[in-house]
Amino acid sequence: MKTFRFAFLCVVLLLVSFSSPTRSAASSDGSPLAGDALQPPPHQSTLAAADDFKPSVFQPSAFLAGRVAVQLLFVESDGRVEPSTANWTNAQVTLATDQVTTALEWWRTQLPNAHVEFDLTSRIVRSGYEPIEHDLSTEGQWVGDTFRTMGFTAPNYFEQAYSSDDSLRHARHADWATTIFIVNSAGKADGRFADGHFAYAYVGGPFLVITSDAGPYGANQLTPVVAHEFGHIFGALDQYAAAGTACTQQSGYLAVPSSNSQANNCGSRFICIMLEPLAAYPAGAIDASALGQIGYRDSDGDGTPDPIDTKPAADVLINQPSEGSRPLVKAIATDQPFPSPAGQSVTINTISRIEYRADGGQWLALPPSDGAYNSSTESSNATLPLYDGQHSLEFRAINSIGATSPITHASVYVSGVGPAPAYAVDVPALANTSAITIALAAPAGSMVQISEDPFFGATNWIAAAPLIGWQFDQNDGEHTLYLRFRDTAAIDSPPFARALLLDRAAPTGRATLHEKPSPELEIQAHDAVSGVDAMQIISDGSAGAWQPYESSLPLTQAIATADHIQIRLRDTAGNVSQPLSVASPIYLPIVIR
Ligand SMILES: [Ca+2]
Ligand SMILES: [Ca+2]
Ligand SMILES: [Ca+2]
Ligand SMILES: [Ca+2]
Ligand SMILES: [Zn+2]
Repeated sequence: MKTFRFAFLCVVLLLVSFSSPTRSAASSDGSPLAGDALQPPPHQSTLAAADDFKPSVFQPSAFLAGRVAVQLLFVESDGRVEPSTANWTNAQVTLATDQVTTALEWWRTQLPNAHVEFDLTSRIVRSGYEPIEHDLSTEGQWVGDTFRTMGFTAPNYFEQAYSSDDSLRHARHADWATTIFIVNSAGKADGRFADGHFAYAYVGGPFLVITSDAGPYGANQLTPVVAHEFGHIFGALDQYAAAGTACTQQSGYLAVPSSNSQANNCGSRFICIMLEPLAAYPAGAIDASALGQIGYRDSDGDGTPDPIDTKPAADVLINQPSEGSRPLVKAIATDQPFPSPAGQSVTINTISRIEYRADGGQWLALPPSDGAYNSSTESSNATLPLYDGQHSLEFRAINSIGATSPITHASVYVSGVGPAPAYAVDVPALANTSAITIALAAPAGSMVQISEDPFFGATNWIAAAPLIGWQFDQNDGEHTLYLRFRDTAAIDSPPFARALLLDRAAPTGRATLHEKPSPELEIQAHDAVSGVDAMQIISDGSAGAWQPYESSLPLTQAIATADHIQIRLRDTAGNVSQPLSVASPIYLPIVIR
């Protein structure tokens, strides 16, 4: 085993602090580094009660799932404070960026159920310092200076890093964010910082650092090293013996013990990126304990990892309306985090909608108070469009993984509004043009709104005629049209939701004549939206009858002896393809024996 295998430094940040962290001495001879953990004092203000369970600024990378913004910072010394001894070349930047991209893709591939999506941005940022000339103990100078260049001016470089990550997270619409510093080690024969370090990360974020040569690994071997360090960023601990990680030491959002640590004979030696990156990287190996530490554990086996296996809860307040008025509802839904034994429980799932239904009818979404269902807490203040009578109501919330809250039941009595008018809506279920006709029934003088927006934003009221044209301006596929009526007394109906499949594209395909094993016409056809329904054979310009689509057709004498055979394909929505000429892989004419 090569001695440099465990040589990269993995700094364990146990507690977040804005005070200066204390550090133990670090080795510079490439031997394993024990006791190199930061030991910062605990800081005070991060556990303030959050009522929406969003990750805080101090949780840049709590578990690896969802959308992750990663910024790659190439620090460029500009000589302002210290002499510049290295300057980035395009080739260096490209080489490192490509390898980081590959390392991130490696993680994404290992976590198929975590819906991981990386958003990598890369930039060169100036610093007055020359980072490679520094020890870990003075990293704050160049890290802080780099963040200042980027506009983050907090007095402490960790605070700058958290602030930068949080800003990146918001700018890139991500669930998490982290920073990877690449430090130019081109001028150093050993590819290391002054004190021997060449790669390290803070467990749980906010950043990791790697030299452009990754010390003994070399500039072409960044990928496995970045993959290892990236594991730390999301909570995984070292497993190699020299790290001294106790078997019982818990880490990550799920507080999973380090059961594959080699330090204390924990009993297993699974190949793992946190143990031996060079071997584990090509094998795609991450052991269950490291997976658990980054949050990839599925306790109930339903295919959704624990931290994103969440459910919403809904609180509903409904008033009993006075005579002549309708009930008002105030509903608040909050996605409930998978509890973290380690600290602040958070969720990255959002509330997709709060719904109600009256008297066992159709579920209808309530309008979101802030205009969009897009965060882990949403509310609605709405008038329920009910007519006279006793109504039993049900409310529920649904989150972004499709999980539903328990149903809240309520009952209201409405009087003095009037009976429900006789409204009816007929929308075709399938259409092959963007212009469709909707049939309506409504008492004279009624108005109607028609929209693909369930909340009718900016939708005009028009007179409710028996037939009304509607024009789709969007893509083929499934659409839902929403309609609601307003009577002559300005009382609105509940929305009517109608599903429609829009398919404006004809099938595609090709047809081939085969002589063997028996003479036949093979028809390959595809239609993405409504499906291939029928086909028609055209022999020497003479079109046959439409017949049900089949993938093969025995040859008739008429087809086999025709000079020019074509087929047309039709989908369920009625779209007809152009005639497709039949090709023969053998020769023409085929003789029917
Ligand atoms: Ca420079
Ligand atoms: Ca699960
Ligand atoms: Ca919202
Ligand atoms: Ca089609
Ligand atoms: Zn490590």
